[in-house]
Amino acid sequence: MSDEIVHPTIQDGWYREISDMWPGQAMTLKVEKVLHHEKSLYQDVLIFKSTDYGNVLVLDNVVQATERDEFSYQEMITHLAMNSHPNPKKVLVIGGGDGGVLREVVKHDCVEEAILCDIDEAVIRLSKQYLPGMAVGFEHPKSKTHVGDGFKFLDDYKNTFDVIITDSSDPEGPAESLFQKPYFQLLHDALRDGGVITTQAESPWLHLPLIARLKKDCGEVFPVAEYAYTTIPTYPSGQIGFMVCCKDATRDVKVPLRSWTKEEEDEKLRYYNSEIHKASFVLPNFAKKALQ
Ligand code: SPM
Repeated sequence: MSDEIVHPTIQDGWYREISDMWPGQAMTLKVEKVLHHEKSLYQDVLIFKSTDYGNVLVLDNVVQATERDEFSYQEMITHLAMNSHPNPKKVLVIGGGDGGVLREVVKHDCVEEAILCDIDEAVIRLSKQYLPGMAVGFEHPKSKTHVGDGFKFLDDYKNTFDVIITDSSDPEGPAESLFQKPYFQLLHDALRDGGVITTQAESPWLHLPLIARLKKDCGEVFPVAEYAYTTIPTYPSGQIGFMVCCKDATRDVKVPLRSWTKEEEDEKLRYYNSEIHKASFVLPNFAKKALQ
């Protein structure tokens, strides 16, 4: 009998991402080998080796990260927030159980403590095993890990963090509450004065009404609430966005307050730079109109 792992998203050697969240289209990746599949307490967790994108983490049938293109998302969601703060010392990551965002946070020498809170220990455990280039973030001496519900975790903290990054999956499943106004209020209250957040905020090609609602809700909680996006081939539509919000009404998050030298950027980063920070807030007309 074959010990090959089967999964409903994989047929004829191809992973197919079919979902009502992006009707009528489906991203596909060629599978070399299925490495692991389990139902965790919260979600379906699949890891496979693809022929051209390295190892791939899939939660509830949606790609979260591939070794080939993850740096675009992880660098942008992290450094848009970190470089919009003058001196971030205490940083919280909600979600992000693969460790990639944590890896980016600790590239900033000013950080004294970086805490990650993810609800699903399986994602952390399996990322350490199969996605070591991302999970390296867990090994840094400034990193701490907490397994638990981010919503509940935040409720215990007021006026504590300089930057909070919400690296969530999509709003169907365990991450649903992380796209709601009460969550943004918790984020606001957990920040110190001048604090900054970024949250995963979906693609303009697929989710404009959702993004418009996120921008409105964030704008009612934070004096500054802007939408930026990055390119990434393995998320549906090839793009994904972020809400970038600040507690300080005078802050322009579209322009980095801090930057690395060109040499440091070359050494530390594969996607983010000061120019792309500014450019990521420039929206095409259809999105600009919907978000006005
Ligand atoms: N650290 C990487 C975790 C990724 N979190 C975001 C995943 C989003 C996947 N869905 C993209 C859908 C695009 N509309």
